[in-house]
Amino acid sequence: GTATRWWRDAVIYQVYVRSFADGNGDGVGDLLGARGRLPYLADLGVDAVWLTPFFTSPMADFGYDVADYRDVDPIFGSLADARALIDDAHRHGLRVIVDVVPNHTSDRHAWFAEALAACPGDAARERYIFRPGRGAAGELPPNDWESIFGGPAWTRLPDGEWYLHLFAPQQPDLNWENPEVHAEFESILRFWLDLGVDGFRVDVAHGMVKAEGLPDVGHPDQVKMIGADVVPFFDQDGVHEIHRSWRRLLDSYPGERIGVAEAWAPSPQRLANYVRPDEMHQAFNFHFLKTPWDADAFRAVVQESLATADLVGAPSTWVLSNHDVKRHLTRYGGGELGLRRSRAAALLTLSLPGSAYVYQGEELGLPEVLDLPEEFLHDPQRHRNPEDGRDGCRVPLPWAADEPHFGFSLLPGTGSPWLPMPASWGPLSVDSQLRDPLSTLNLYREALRIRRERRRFDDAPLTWLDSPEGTLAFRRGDGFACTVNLTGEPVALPAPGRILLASAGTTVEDGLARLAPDSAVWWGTDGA
Ligand code: TEU
Repeated sequence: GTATRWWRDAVIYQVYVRSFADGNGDGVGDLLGARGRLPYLADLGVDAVWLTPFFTSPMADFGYDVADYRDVDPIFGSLADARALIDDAHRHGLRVIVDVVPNHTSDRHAWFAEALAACPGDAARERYIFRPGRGAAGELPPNDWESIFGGPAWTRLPDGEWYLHLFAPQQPDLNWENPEVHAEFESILRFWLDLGVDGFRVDVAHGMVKAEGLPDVGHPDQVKMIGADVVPFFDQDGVHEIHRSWRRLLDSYPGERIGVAEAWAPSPQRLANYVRPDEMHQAFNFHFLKTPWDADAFRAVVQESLATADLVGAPSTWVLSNHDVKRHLTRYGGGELGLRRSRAAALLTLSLPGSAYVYQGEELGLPEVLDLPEEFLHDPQRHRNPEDGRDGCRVPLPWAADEPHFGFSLLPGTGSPWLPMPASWGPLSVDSQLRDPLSTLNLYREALRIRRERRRFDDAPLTWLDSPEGTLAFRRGDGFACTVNLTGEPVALPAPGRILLASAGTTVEDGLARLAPDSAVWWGTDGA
């Protein structure tokens, strides 16, 4: 294929399949539904879709526990549906990235069933991480590692051996020291590449290799340690060997297939390792998930992110939300305030150098749903702390104000959405917003149209402009500038050009722009 390097500035839309669109009316989103909504995504103007796991799974972690990597879970459809979705997406000019989950399988994977049926020491157990316990009778876990979802990272079998699971007990960690595991995943990647996918989002890409001897962390607060230092189960140097072999595999296919690392590293330098030229093409940049609404904080993150990417010549990525965190509209204060800030943040991130991720529903200005009834809450991360539950960002999308369940189901079916949708979401639905020129959906559509028209700002580097306190201003080449007012007051500054797009009312008089509170403006500066 031609070397377009399409991924360096691609806008990639995250489809959380279960909650995007329901094709068969059972109340659970599926591949048929996603396929039916491809025209929406093409019209929105994104370059690619990332589909979260739709493989055979008992759904202990809603698909991040895979029982068969080469098949589709019946709740999401069939392999034929996956093929049709990939082909249709390509016809719409959209690339398709699928999730691959190599750190762990489901406990219902055939390999784990074999491991359970085997005796301690058997080869079938060598595909996972089994160890004898500590203590006089082996009654204590082999080490002090804690699961990300809370509690010990080890579960004991009746025969006395323990197995490692960095996440839920239903997600046993694979043993990447075993060549059989390498070979199996290479074959899984080939399976999907042969079906035509354009790349993989690699789940827990920093976790596959554990430190030799599985040493204790030896720190009372492991969660803090994970952010601050290298722990024996994350970001081990050995993972890069795997990533390099996957890159060689991707490069052996035509058409620039890509890998995106979901990697958490304790420093920007260590994160940059994941996007060295012979490793993954991108790594998620999670900084904005934790950046407070403050101009200096945002500027610092942009600078550090761009510098990190430059270290190894990779594009930066920009992420405001995903299926694991509270939606940013709510993080930014919720309500009208949260919406104003979200609209400004969209124009900011869509004008920065690099690739931008859009999590389904952020283009509609969806808030986190904070009052889901208890009986619907099944996210395993709630074991760690009920506050950490990830259900509220996974509520199905509203498509049509006047249809049952806001049109989540494309066919009139009997099923209610698997998570209830707030009654107030009618005006947030796609059809309502398409009719309103000032809607958040139309802001995204217009921003993406301009981004494409300007050929993504021609790869131009970012240059900061002087601007008043509480604001950001930068240029991308000669033709484009962006200003962001992160204060709750109007701010005046010299207009850098003519307004292309604004997230809120902005006026220009005698060369002076009056920026609305919590707003962003795109400026054309080429005098046209
Ligand atoms: O997430 C990995 C991960 O580290 C998350 O646990 C994250 O830190 C946390 O959810 C933030 O709130 C990936 C997937 O994105 C997630 O959905 C899965 O649960 C997890 O892997 C296990 O596969």
